[in-house]
Order: sequence, then structure tokens, then C-alpha cells
Amino acid sequence: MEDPLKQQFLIDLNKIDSLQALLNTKAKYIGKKGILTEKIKILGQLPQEERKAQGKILNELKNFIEEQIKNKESELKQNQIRESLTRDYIDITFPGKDYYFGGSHPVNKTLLEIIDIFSELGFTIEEGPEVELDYYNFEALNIPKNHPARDMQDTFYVNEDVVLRTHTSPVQVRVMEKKKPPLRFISPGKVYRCDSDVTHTPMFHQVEGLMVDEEVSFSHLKGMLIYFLQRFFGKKIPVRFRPSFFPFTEPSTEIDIGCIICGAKGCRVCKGTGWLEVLGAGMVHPNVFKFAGYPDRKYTGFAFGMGVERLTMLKYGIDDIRLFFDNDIRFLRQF
Ligand code: 2NM
Repeated sequence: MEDPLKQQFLIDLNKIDSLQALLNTKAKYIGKKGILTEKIKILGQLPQEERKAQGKILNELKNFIEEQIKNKESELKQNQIRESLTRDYIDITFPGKDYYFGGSHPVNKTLLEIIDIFSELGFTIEEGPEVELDYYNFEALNIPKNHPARDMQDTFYVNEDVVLRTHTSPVQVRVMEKKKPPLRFISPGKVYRCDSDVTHTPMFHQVEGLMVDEEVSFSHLKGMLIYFLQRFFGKKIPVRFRPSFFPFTEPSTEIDIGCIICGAKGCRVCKGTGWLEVLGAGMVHPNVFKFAGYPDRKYTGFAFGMGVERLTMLKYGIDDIRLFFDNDIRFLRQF
């Protein structure tokens, strides 16, 4: 006949579903005041024969319970591990969190590209102030007071003698004042004109270039600028030189490329002509050399200028210059 205490223990054992419940059951039977412990304590009160037989039974029961408890404990711990492995599973093949990188502004990308090409052609970079003396912005560039060219450019005046530079050419005069030829540099930077519509903003970026030495010719100008345009827009782009006028160059030219918007068929951007104006250039006027303090007739040089926003718009087919300054992330992410 089975021991009723063992039966009772087995029923309790079956109900155990946690380590805490296991400890409780262990205490209930074999703890300091456990049912079995109490029974073992009073063994001494029994007559010897009975004590021996009963002692053996109780001892075996105690061993049985201890073993069962131990088995149950390892079973519960195994379950716990299995559970936490399922619950806390980390999928190391899962892709990482997506996050956005910053990027270069399209105007800056174009600027860097222009700088790259001219660097390869041996041009260095020179910079100068954006708040400029009237003298460097106009006077020394052969644009005297009351010259019609001053009306052509809507100038922000700080006072009678100080302006926000309307082009970066004043940098070139400043460099010529300090350095003797040979000179070959570009001056990229911000310029300011009081003008605002789909193709004009009050601030925009220009790159102007200058090369001066003995016997620099218009051929050098043509070779360098055709090379630049073909690097910037592609090898097959048609290039045309038109006669033009600037106070600081003589002769002067405006340079067109075949319209890349319509394939030179004629469109809104090229106003039906099939050509786009992209550069102004010319041979440096002797008066400019005189203002720079160079000796008469010793040097010749060519100069050129371009608008960075305009080149960026043509290259990417952007039809409104204001998009560059709205800082709309949906626009900027496309570059
Ligand atoms: C242009 C077009 C033609 C130019 C001239 C000079 C300087 F300082 F040498 F006289 N710098 N840049 C120049 C010439 C700029 O921009 C449309």
C-alpha cells in the first residue's frame, strides 16, 4: 500500500509551476518544520522494532522527496531558459534602423565641381571680402562713377564708398595689387544684386577666373573655357563665342552652349534660340592692369565669370532659382 504522505506529496509536486512554489512545497515536507521532518523527530518515541521499520520508510521517503524536488527544480530552470530564449530572441540578420545623412547643397556640389576642373588646369583659389569698397567693385574695374554699367547692376550700397560686391572681380584686382604675374586663379564666392524673380536672387554665387602672364592670348581663353564646358556639360556639347561688351575686358565675349534642355531645338529656357549663355569673358582691359599697378603693355591676360546657380539649374533642369534657398528637404534630397 502506498504511503498517504507520499501520495499527498506527489499531488503537490504536480501542481508546482514556479520556483517559489517549489520552495514552498520543499518546506512543507522536508523543511525545519516540515511534515516529514516532524515525523522523523518523533521517531525516538517509538519502540525499537517499530522505530527501525518506520525509520527506514521515512528515510526512503525523504530521499525520494529530495530527488523529486531536485528534478523539478532543474525542469523549471530549463523551462525558464527556453522561455527567455524565445522571448528575448535577437534577430541579428534584421536590418539596422534607417536614418538620414546630410548632404551637399546642389549649388555647393556644382561649385566644387567647377573648382575641381579649374584646379586640374592649374588654377588656384583666391577669396576676398563680400562687403567691398566701391573702388575695387567698380572704379578699379574700369567702371567710373556715372558709368552706365553701374546702373546695369542694381547695387546694395552700405554707404557712398562701400557696397556688397556685385561680382567677385574685385578679388582679382586685390590679388593683382599684391602679386606679380604669372597668375592663374579663380575666385568663387557670394555676390549681391538687388534683383528677385524666377532666375534672380539678391544673393548668388559666382566663379570668376583670371590668367595673366606675358603673351597670354585669346586662344588660351578659348582653349581653357571650351575644355571647362566640355568637362562640365559633356564632351559633345556645342560651344559658341559671341562678341559682347564688359568695361573690364577688351575684346569681350559671351559664350553659349547648345541648349541642353531641348537639344538645341528651341524652348522656353533658350527662348527659341537653341543656345544658352553660360559664361562671360574677355581679355583684361589695359586700364584694369593700370589700376593694379602693372607696367604698361608688359602683360596680357584673360578673365571670365559664371553664375553657379545658373549652371546648376541648366545641368539639373531646375526652372526656379528660389528652390535653392527654400531649404525644402524634398528638393535637396534629390541631389
Ligand atoms: C566676367 C566677364 C568678363 C572679369 C574681369 C576681371 C578682372 F578683374 F580681371 F578684370 N575679373 N573678372 C570678367 C570678365 C568677368 O564675368 C561675367
